[in-house]
Amino acid sequence: MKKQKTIYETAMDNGVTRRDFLKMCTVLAAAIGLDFSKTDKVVKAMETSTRVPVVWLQFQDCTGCSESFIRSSQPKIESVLFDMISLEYTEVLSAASGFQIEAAMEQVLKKYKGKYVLAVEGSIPQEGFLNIGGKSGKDTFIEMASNAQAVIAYGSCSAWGGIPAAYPNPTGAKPITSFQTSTPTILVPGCPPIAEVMTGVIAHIITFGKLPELDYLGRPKAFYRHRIHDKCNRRAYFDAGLFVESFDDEGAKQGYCLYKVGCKGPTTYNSCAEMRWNGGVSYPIQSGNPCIGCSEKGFWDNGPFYTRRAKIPGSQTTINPDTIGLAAVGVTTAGIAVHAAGTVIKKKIDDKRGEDE
Ligand code: FSX
Ligand code: SF4
Ligand code: F3S
Repeated sequence: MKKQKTIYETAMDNGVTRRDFLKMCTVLAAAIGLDFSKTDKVVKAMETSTRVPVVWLQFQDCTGCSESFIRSSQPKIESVLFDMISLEYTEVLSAASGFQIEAAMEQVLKKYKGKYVLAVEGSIPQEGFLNIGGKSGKDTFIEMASNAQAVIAYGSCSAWGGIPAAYPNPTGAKPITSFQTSTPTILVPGCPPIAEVMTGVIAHIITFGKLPELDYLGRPKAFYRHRIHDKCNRRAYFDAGLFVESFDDEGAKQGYCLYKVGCKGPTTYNSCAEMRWNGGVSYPIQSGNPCIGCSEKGFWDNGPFYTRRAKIPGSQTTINPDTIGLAAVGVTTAGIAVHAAGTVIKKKIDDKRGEDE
């Protein structure tokens, strides 16, 4: 049988120079949370591993996750698609369609049973709402997940149910974790997730042959260990009690904290504030929009997006500026903001919604 080429050999065939290959490994090492001195681990893995077969399934979603993925800039998406993985099945990026592409899926099951990584975008509706190739979404997912080496839930729809599962959830949409298989599963939420987080997770699986370390919800710790609020570029204003009151006020021009106009950064775990989007250019808060908590469970129903919440989802406590550090940050990091915010603002800030509640 013909020996399969390694990732390094494939990259060389695709015209990548040794220098660029090493650069890619350095970027990948950083993306998966290794320090610079461990780059050689990644180099070794890429020199000895073959490309990982990937099957990408899509259920109920907006395709934003695919859109995000193909915009990975570190590593460049060309390197991911042509050198690191072999994308065996994808509805969005395939030239093939219909019977041809269904046959491709059958082939994967025969050829790569237990070896491919299954990436899933979108949530799964109840029977009768979504059939692909004559099979229900649920049956397709269970069959493909049961035969994969690992499953990656890309996006909040796949991880939590997301927008399709938002009230009143007309299709009975569920996250993939509602359909148990024994295959290790990792959740990469976000609507959509950051491109470099998506490629970083795949790079980790290639380098170490296993999933990265996960938190109690099944998310990779390297990318979901901080709240947006912890690393936010507007954090100093929050601590100083300087808030945007409306989107056209002086505070907005000065770049003040967006908490009062609905920011969910204090309860949202994601890497946006550290890694930023579009190759590190910006992220919602930097661009002037409050975080809407798109990587959190049930974010669509946790609104309204542009109104300060008296009750922040996930917290049992009514928030006011005097205790905002305590209530929003949680007891472990309590006190971070209390001193500053407390001295500046005395007025209780239960908003209209909170009072109504
Ligand atoms: Fe959902 Fe991804 Fe939001 Fe869209 O597919 S996470 S609606 S960005 O595309 O699944
Ligand atoms: Fe940043 Fe939002 Fe926290 Fe303000 S509330 S510091 S804008 S994350
Ligand atoms: Fe989503 Fe908030 Fe990041 S809205 S993109 S988690 S800043």
